[in-house]
Amino acid sequence: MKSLRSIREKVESGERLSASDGVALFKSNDVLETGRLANIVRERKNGNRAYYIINYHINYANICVNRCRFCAFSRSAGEDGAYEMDMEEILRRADEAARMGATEIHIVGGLHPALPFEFYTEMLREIRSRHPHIHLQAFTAVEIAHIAGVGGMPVGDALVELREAGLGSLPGGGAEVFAPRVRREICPEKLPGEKWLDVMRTAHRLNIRSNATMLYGHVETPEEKIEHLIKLRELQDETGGFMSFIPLAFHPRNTGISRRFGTTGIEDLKHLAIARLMLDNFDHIKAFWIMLGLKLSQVSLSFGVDDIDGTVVEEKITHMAGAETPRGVSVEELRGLIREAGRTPVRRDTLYNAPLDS
Ligand code: V47
Ligand code: SF4
Repeated sequence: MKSLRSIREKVESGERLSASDGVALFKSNDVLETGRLANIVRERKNGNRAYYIINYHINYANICVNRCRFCAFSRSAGEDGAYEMDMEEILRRADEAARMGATEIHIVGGLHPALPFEFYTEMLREIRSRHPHIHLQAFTAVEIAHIAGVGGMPVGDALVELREAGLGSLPGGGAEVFAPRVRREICPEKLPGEKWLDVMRTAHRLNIRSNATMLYGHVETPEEKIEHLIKLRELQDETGGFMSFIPLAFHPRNTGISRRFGTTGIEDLKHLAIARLMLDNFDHIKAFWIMLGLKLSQVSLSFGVDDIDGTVVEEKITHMAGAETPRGVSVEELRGLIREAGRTPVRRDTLYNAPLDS
């Protein structure tokens, strides 16, 4: 097996890692060396800073036509546990976000079979008219493709209309693992990986920035994960539109994928560190503490991570799949755990303007 020494030399000289380097990192048991290497890149790009944001999640509906096997959040229309928020409920939550001082509302839902195109534009417009200073990071690339289909228009036109209504940027969800073999097994109905990348390419060309994700810890191989990361790296070379990359740890409870336990701490740290090393053209690697836990997220600040997401509040997708993390965290606690890790807490907005007043 390839030694990590040649990878260290590349990292130190700023040379891009190859696919086989990435696979070697996944196959290595030396997580501390992998973390040390990721930390070199992390500090080169972001110094000692660790970013966080005051944000709020609204999962407006869980009715979804896709029913991915890994998803415990979605329901079919009429099924027990299916819900959709009406405008009043959505605005009540947006008001709560504003009261908490949020600068971002993160809006994600299922692919609803019946909501009209105007539901999405109105939701954005209403929130923006009440809270014009809050950035709306809304709809994964998969939802964007669905919403465009509902409106009977090309993705580019739908994005322009959504932006006019208040859309600020796109979250990174729906990417899962791009490999068709994996998608056939875990989310056969979902938008193919190449189409996910096309939606992002279109958004970036319109100057709408986005994040990117990868869901790991189910049926995927190291080779498939590295291929996923390299496709993201190639698109980033082309557009420069991605802000941060967030590895998402699969939570198996209440899902159709039988894995008794979730991912382990070592597995999580490895994915964060390898993402930092492979995605040399991404500015930020984010640990989504809702999935990883606050303690591991704190440790990850020495394994390539420079962003610990935010206050969140009321996230449903992971909690319905068994996450035992709290639903939100206070700014004081976030700042305290960043400081304790020897980093400097920096409050940012969605587009990484920083520092905002804490
Ligand atoms: O696409 C669904 C994932 C994503 C499970 O852009 C699951 O800043 C784990 O994209 N276990 C949606 N993950 C959430 C998302 C996100 C989250 C935080 C920050 C950002 C960002 C984006 O959640 C889905 C899917 O990959 N997901 N079910 C599960 N059982
Ligand atoms: Fe629907 Fe998204 Fe869940 Fe898949 S992951 S079933 S697209 S809500």
